[in-house]
Amino acid sequence: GCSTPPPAPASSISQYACQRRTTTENRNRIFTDALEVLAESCEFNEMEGRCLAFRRAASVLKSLPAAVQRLEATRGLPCLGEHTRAVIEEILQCGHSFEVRKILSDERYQTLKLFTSVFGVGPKTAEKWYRRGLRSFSDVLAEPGVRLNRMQQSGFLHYGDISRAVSKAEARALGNIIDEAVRAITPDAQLALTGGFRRGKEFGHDVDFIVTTPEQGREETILPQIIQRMKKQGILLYSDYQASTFDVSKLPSHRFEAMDHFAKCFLILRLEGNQVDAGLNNAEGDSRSWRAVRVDLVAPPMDRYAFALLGWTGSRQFERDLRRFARMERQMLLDNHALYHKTKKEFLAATTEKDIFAHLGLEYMEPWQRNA
Ligand code: DGT
Ligand code: MG
Repeated sequence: GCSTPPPAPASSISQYACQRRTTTENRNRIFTDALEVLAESCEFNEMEGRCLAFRRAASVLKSLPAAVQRLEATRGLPCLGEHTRAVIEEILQCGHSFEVRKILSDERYQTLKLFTSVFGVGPKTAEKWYRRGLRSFSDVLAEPGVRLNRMQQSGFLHYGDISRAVSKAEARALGNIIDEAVRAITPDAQLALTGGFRRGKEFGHDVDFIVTTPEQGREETILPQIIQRMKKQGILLYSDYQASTFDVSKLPSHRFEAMDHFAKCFLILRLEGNQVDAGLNNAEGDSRSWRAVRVDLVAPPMDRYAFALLGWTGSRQFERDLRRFARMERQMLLDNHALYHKTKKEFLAATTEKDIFAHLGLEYMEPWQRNA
């Protein structure tokens, strides 16, 4: 219409997510959902470059203060290529993208999406199962040639619960349980909520926490103790503990690391219904008083706390762009352990996230502004 306000000056929007404030309120979901389907389809087909391009475009649209109503409004926006523009135009004209509809009805996409929704099943395993001709969970479970690891077995066992979103109230209830455990073991330990819930999300696929201790080295033993305690309480449904492989003398690491080296554990916990104010009844007549929830705990040494907190708060796109910004614009290397100045050949210490943003010459972004 004629009353559409003029678009924000495009030149003011950075190509880096760490220079854009992105809240959970996404006014362009109709476009970003479509772009995320395209990104995921590329990921399934090992087209990483195109995948990243779609994710970057979606991230830019998420940061806009208003819905895109005309294609002209996207002119000058960073990271929006020909393909993305065509998708936006199609959605503006028809309400949906034919290419996205085609992907969504594609058997291979549907099957890989289904298989990767199981805890412990990544794209590689999903692809392997698909190539064997498996198309459903019952196909997988009936196939003699498929050996499920412990994680995948738990993934199938608790599938209904852990594929259902975790609410903020449930995250809070888990926070109380873990806080109680931590305090009983080491009263001076610090526990912090991280991941999507720290960014203010209403729902999440899991709940992420960081725990650390003032006493250097103590953080390495705290996770096994927390796990033991939960086991005794009867709330531990699954636990995969990974001891620390962190080694200061091996910093900085030059290759891209999907995982950091801190002690961590991937858990499935039993959350009782009376521990949250919301009712927990699930599908048809299942009136169990509890549900299974995925929880991640990471335990960095105190002097790495700020880097770990920044790295685990996300979003994934925000993290990618922080690292890319550090490398491309500042000749620095950032990961979950440290920040290294390549030309000065020195590490930059930080005790808070604000210190890290300051070292990078970035304006500080609150966690709720990192939903890129
Ligand atoms: P969701 O899906 O609602 O749980 O959303 P998030 O943003 O909490 O996503 P999540 O839990 O997968 O990851 C939170 C952040 O932590 C994300 O920025 C990436 C990071 N992260 C998660 N797992 C790992 C890991 O194993 N290693 C490293 N280095 N980072 C991880
Ligand atoms: Mg999470």
